[in-house]
Amino acid sequence: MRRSYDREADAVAISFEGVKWEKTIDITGDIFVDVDRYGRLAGIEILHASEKLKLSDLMDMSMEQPVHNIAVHKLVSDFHLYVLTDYSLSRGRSNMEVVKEAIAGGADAIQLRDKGYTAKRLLQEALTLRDITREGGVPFIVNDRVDVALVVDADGVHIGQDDVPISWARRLLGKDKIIGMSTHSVEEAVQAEKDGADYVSIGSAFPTTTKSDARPLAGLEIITDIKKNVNVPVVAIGGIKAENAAQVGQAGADCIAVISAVVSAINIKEATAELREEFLAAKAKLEVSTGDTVRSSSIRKNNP
Ligand code: TZP
Ligand code: MG
Repeated sequence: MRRSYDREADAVAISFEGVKWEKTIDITGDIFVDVDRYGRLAGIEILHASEKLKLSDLMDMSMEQPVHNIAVHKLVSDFHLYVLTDYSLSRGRSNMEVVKEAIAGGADAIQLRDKGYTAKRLLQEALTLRDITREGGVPFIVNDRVDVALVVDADGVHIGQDDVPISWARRLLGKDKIIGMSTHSVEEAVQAEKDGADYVSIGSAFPTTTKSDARPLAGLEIITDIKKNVNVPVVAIGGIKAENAAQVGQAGADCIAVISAVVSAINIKEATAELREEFLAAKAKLEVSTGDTVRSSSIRKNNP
């Protein structure tokens, strides 16, 4: 990509699907985006742009629906601790109780993932969790079942390599919903992004007994490799606890996803807050050393 930013300039030239387009824009709005990063996600080549560009301008400029919805991307970029349910590991506590406590502890996103449930039970749980997450202002994702996500108006779905393709899920859910995809290699992650996934997950970071059909250990290095090759957020999963969350942050993951470390904790709220803090502290260190800035709102969430 050829880039040329001019602080003073208020003109932008882009190329989208081979069509060159120039526009003069007002840069006095209050929502700004990183044109390079978001432009690439939307499939737009920025030929020349002001350094600060309004989100709405960039969305307008795509002229057609972008491959990635920029607003969804911004939302998912704020996921740092993602909690997945598993009633069998919850010490008898309901998903409702677990999720309420996890939200109180600072969970940024909740996923309903109870593999053994009948469709009817899953739907009941999804309806309950939809209400709680909406009250808590936390995005709600359903594992595997696009139909359930659709019916309860979840914020998105998480699918695996053997589930329905991303294109089907997108057709059913539309561009405003989050689609996450499990990946196990750089190639799968790159493909998922191309197909329109809003985030990719990679696991297992560490050994875990939670997932019976877990693939061989992915480790931490692959997180760094995937980060170098995709623009969508990278979520690490598998065996992550407060003791090792910092290593995942150092490896460059945008978010950690956990089941047992939260769901099985005696004090769910405290365990959630501790995990998030450990992870974000490591990320902040990494970002200082690489020159990136850490979003202060993310860091401060439970530490006013
Ligand atoms: N995918 C890869 S590992 C895993 C999933 C769903 C299980 C994560 O559970 P835990 O208890 O956080 O290791
Ligand atoms: Mg699945």
